[in-house]
Amino acid sequence: MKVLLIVDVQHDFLPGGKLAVPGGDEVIPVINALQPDFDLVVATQDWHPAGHLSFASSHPDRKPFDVIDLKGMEQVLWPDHCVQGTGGAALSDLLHQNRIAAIFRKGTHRETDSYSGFYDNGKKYTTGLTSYLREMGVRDVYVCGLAADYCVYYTAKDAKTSGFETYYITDATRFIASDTYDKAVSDLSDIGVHMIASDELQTNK
Ligand code: VGL
Ligand code: ZN
Repeated sequence: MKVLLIVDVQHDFLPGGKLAVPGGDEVIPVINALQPDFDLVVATQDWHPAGHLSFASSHPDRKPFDVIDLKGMEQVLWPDHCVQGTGGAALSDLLHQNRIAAIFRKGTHRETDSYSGFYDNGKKYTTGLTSYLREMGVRDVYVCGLAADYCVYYTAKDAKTSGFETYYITDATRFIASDTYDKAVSDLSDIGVHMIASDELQTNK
């Protein structure tokens, strides 16, 4: 069983959003076209309470994209984004959602960020996604969505580390910054995550 795992295709990460990923909207038609190739489609949703500690606004004298130490971990401070229940946190209207079987929300604990769809950055909380995928009989995880160098990267990394055969669909994601993207790609390649383009997918069916 293979799953298409769609990471954070939410208004705030799309052009016009609070933390817009350059070209982020371009992944949507690619992801929509991929969905029929999968028997299981699952999404993640960044879902922060107001005042989340990953927001620069929660730290006096800090501004977005500053890097601080948060409980012993490096934390990039972001503009307020994906606040629970806001329009910016909603999945894009352009994303086909009929076939999404489940949505896993993350970043819900005020004090810790969560890039991965599996665990928060400190690995203190699970979203339950590993157990869900195992119970669904998934062996292969195909990761796509936003952003390539943050949530898609960490989700692919945790998928691989959890024992799933993992594929990172290079043309179904966009990055926030090229230096973090380059690092993400080399790290994922090192641990054995497959980098593939969406047009190679048919052959893997
Ligand atoms: C993301 C930064 C902060 C992402 C989420 O979805 O890649 N990036 N929160
Ligand atoms: Zn976030």
